[in-house]
This record gives sequence, structure tokens and C-alpha cells, in this order.
Amino acid sequence: MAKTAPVAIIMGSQSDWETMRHAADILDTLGVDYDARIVSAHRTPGRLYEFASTAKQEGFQVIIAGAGGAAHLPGMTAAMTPLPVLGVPVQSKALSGQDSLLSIVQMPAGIPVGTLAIGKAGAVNAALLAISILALNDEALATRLDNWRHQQTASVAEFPVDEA
Ligand code: RP5
Repeated sequence: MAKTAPVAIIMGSQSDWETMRHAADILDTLGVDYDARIVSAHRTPGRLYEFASTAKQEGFQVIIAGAGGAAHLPGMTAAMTPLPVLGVPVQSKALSGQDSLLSIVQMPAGIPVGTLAIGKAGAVNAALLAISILALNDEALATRLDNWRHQQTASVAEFPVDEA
């Protein structure tokens, strides 16, 4: 039987993939398997219930959940699983993602969602945070993450140049 990926990336809509693919790119770069799915809290509530209530027994270890607007997907997911849920506020058209951010970050005490920045930065950092969590029990992954961070540091020039 195929082993379940350690990370689930879920998102409320196909339109969120443009943002969430940046999380997938980081996971690819660092060699972490993931399963990406569209799970809408309001358009596919049955799919959300099925996914969140079985995610742990399926073998997932961390969930990255991206949504925009009235972004209840990360919170509803967290309500139905003991797994860590990392929320990515997708930049919305009407309010530039401030609505998404506040919907995700303001969880009442008792059901946490680790909330990242709006948009691409949040998606990238959600993947890096998921990797940090998995690396606690995976030394080879911890080494790959260290190397990735060293490369990032080495890529920063000390002096600015005029760009064309
Ligand atoms: C949310 O509504 C999704 O997470 C998405 O960010 C937003 C807009 O969805 P679409 O109308 O583009 O499908 O559920």
C-alpha cells in the first residue's frame, strides 16, 4: 500500500493554487511528499468533514490550509483534527487578504491555527514551518533544511547594485 504523504496542502478553491503552489514548490525542493487537494468549507462541507476527521488516521502529520475571503477552512479543519494546522491567508480581490488574515488568525482560545503571512510569503513559510516540524523526527530532512537556509544566506549580496 502506498505510504500517505506527511503533508496535506488543502485550499478552498482552484483559484488559491496560484498562491499555494509556492508551498508545494518548497516541499518539492526539500524532498517532502505532499497531497494537494481542493476542500471548500462552504462549497464542499462534506469533503471537508471527511478529510479533516480522517487526516490523522490517513497518516498525514501536518496540514497547510490556504483560503481567501471569509476563510474558515483552516479553523474548521483544526476543529476536526489534532494535527498541526498552518493557515495561509490568500490575497482576496475585495480586501487584499486582510479579510482572509483576520478570519484565520483570530481563532478563539482552544483550537489553534498557526497563521502565516498573506499570499506567497505565507505559503512559502507554511511549507518551511511544516518541514521544521517534520525535521524534529527526521535528521536527514533537518540537514536538508539547514543546507537550504545556508544557501539562502549565501545568496544575499553584501552590497546593492543598480538594477537595469
Ligand atoms: C474561498 O473563496 C477560496 O479560498 C478563495 O480564496 C475564495 C474565492 O474563491 P473562488 O470564487 O475563486 O472559487 O473559498
